[in-house]
Amino acid sequence: HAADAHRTDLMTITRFVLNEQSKHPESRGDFTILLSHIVLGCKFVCSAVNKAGLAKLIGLAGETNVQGEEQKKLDVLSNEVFIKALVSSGRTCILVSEEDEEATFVEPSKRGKYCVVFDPLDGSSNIDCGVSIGTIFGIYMIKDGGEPELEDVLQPGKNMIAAGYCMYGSSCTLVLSAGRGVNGFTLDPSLGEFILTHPDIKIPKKGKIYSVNEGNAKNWDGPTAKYVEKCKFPKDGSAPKSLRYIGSMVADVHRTLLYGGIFLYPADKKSPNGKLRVLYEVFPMSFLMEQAGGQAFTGKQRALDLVPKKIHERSPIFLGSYDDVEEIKALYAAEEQK
Ligand code: P6P
Repeated sequence: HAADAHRTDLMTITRFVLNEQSKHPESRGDFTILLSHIVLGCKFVCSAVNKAGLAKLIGLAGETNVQGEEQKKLDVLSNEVFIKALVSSGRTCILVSEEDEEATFVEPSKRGKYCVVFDPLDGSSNIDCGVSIGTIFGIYMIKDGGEPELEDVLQPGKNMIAAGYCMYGSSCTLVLSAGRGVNGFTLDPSLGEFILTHPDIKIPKKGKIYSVNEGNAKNWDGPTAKYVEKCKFPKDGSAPKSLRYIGSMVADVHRTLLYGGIFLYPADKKSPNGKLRVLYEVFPMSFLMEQAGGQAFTGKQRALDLVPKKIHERSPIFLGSYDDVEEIKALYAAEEQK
């Protein structure tokens, strides 16, 4: 009856996190409560994203909806939902969102010990054509018990206690790590619950796919250009890698995590720090990659060792299968030697 047990013994994300928490007797369940509010935000966004297409079809988006209200852009709406859910959890003290220029300091009566950095709807420009998009988040503990200050969210990524993303695609999949491996959960809309579907995700040590916007090739630096050339015209007689680039970070990273390979958003002459944001794109995805046995490199250092100076700072990023990232690290090291 193992199959039956599996079917009736539902491992929801809440139960999974409670199990994890039971390994920390001192924990008062704050993380579980915080996570349940993040999960609530993801469920809302999933529902809104799935309706977005329809809303556009029947002319709701952009102008006014049937109630005559101005239809909010989905990324603005998602941001409001996550800010409200996180503040109402009573477990956060500082929030950094891709949508907000300034950090949000939670009012004292609602403060907790966690700082959350997030992109509420990354890749939202892809909604109209139905490409998967996602929410990306990272969680820090406030540095010390004092007044929350900006330095509490300018910590290196290695200080994150948890990170994850929720991908809104053919299914709604939430991938999470709290520092002890990576687990994937899929939303069962009939239950409104995220169920454990990808236990203990490990990224293949080496992959056959490279993922980069080849349209920027003209502006790449030497090591990146050499690496991509190697992917396309391998000298050691091995097969060329396949190129898969969706242009939505959550989708490209999710495929890399499950299938292996390397995702690159390099620096180029136009953008010396690349395009992706350190706090809520580079750090969470790098955290997950390391937890899944892969690695993440900025072109100069281990991505999680970076210490951000500004909350919307960017960094080049090379992340994915351990061996693939090693290759590009060697090319940058050789460049350093020149
Ligand atoms: P490009 C989406 O706009 C995004 O922020 C990431 O999700 C994605 O990886 C990247 O930009 C794509 O950028 O320059 O290749 O279109």
